[in-house]
Amino acid sequence: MTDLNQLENDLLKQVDAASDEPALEALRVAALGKKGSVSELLKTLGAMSPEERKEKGPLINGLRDKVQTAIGEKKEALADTALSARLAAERVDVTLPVQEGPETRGRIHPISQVIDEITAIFADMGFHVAEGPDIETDYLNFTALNFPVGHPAREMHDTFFLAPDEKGERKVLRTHTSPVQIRTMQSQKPPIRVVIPGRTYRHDSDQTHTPMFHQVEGLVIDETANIAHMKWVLEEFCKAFFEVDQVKMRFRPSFFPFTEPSAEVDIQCSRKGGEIRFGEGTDWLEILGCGMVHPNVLRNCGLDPDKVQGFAWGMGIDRIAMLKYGMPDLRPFFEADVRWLNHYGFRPLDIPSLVGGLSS
Ligand code: 2NM
Repeated sequence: MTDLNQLENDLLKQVDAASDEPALEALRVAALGKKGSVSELLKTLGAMSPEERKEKGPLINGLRDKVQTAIGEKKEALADTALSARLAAERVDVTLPVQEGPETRGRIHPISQVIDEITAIFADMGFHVAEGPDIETDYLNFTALNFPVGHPAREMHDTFFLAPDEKGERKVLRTHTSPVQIRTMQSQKPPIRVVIPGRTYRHDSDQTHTPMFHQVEGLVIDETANIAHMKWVLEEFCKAFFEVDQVKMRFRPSFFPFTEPSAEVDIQCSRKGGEIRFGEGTDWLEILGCGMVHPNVLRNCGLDPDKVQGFAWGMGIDRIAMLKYGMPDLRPFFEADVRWLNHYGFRPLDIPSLVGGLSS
């Protein structure tokens, strides 16, 4: 039986030496397959005499079992090794910093970010956001807002006029977002609480003015909205926007055709060392205009000033963005310089919210 022993030794050695599953499978076929070395031996049993078969049967069958078992065990061992190697190769160190991908490399323009901050604050107070077209009729931009025809205030707005259309109507680039308030009052029933961010246009260009700039205006109309409510809304806004616990505000009497009474609002600040800080100091900084909506404006929108009333305000976004984020010059806002955007822009996933912190 040295032949059988020899075969067994060879086969078991080969099984042991198999380096992967395909090699092991080839071995299995060579030994136990239809024409395999062990199978051929098994076939010889049929031609043997009963005595010989009685002697060699268990030996050959035993060989087959041993080889089968050895292959099975080796297969499991190979699978284990393969799994361990894969686990080691695919190991990730979750403590490493996140790699910057293209989707995180873009930057949000400071104006977009500040608009998102402002609308997040007012949305938290229950306001809706409304928008309207940049090109407006003279009626919605001026007349409905109680600018009498021929009134010098129309000239004061340095309006960009479009060429008259076939009906002789002369459209304008809106000089404020107030026409959207008119549209809102015409189409919705009080109570109304809206904020309107958007582009506005005036023929003005120097160190601190660009012909296109951004405004956000707000409007509250119901049966009882009064100046105390307006002061609360504006104070809460300023605290939230400048991210301070306290802010001192000063309401100075002013004039706008669309509000009566009207006020301009300053907030207290300090400018020590060239840096503006809010909630402290002895300087004042003008940040917005506001007032109670003029009865003529309500009437122009089909509302009865004896039944409903309300307040409105407006402010320039570009300037308060410069103040909040320490940007000294207005002009780069509109130059699309990638280096400037990289420095002053915001990461796409830094979405302002009151719960997550406005600018944290
Ligand atoms: C301002 C200041 C004060 C204002 C008024 C209205 C409307 F349509 F309700 F009459 N919209 N916006 C308003 C009031 C705007 O901007 C400096």
